[in-house]
Amino acid sequence: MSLAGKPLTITVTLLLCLVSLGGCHTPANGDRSTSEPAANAVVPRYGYQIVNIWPHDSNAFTQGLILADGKLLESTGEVGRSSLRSVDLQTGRVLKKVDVPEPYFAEGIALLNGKIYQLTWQQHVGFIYDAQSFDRVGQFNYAGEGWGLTTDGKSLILSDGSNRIRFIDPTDFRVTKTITVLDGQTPIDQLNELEYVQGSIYANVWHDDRIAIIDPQNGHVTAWINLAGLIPQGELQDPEAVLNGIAYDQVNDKLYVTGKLWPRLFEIKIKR
Ligand SMILES: [Ca+2]
Repeated sequence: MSLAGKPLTITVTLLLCLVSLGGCHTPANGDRSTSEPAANAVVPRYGYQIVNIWPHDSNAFTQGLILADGKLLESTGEVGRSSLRSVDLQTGRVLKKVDVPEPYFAEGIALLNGKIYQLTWQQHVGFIYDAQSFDRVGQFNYAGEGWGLTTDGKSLILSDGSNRIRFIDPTDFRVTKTITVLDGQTPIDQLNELEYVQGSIYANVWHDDRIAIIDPQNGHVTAWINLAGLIPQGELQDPEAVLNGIAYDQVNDKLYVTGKLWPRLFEIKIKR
């Protein structure tokens, strides 16, 4: 896929340079992340390779996923079934869990400075936990809905189902920046679970088999990872059992994905 896509990208870039007659400012590596996207810019489509398959709780309506200290942290949704849990990666066993009471529908989580921040879908409130004990140590408020959450180590980064992503200061919960996510000129909405990976935001798109790779500076989609076929459709009964959940192990450079109610969790490598 990457072999077929590369010449096309180069061809289109050359054509754009010739048409503009103003010279081309695209770096030699084709990285357009700091420039305005051309209307016809081709965003690369990546494939994947499965490295490992691990068990996952098929009752977990996954809304947030993180890997820290070799363990998964997972947030599960639905009213009455919402939770924050620590999960053993290789067995899928739940090591620790706190339930999130009704009427809350838990959503994305982020780990920052020893605290876990957890969104709720429509209640405009997020919960703060001590990352070791899972004791709840505070809460915060935000406007609109809460879907996905991640962090660049400084800000909380929040999606709300639209094509906007907000950057929130974790000390006072003010919005410091908002980016609008576009693939070329096309808004990409329904942005769901998030993960910050090596300077990019990876985003699930609700009911889509693709993960968008987003430039946090300007919201441009710089690539897509197509995960179609990752899990056999026969293993999923519920129409809401969609791809959702991205966790990055930055120590070992490993990428994990799963879905809501999926019986499996995958370590994958991106095929560029
Ligand atoms: Ca995540």
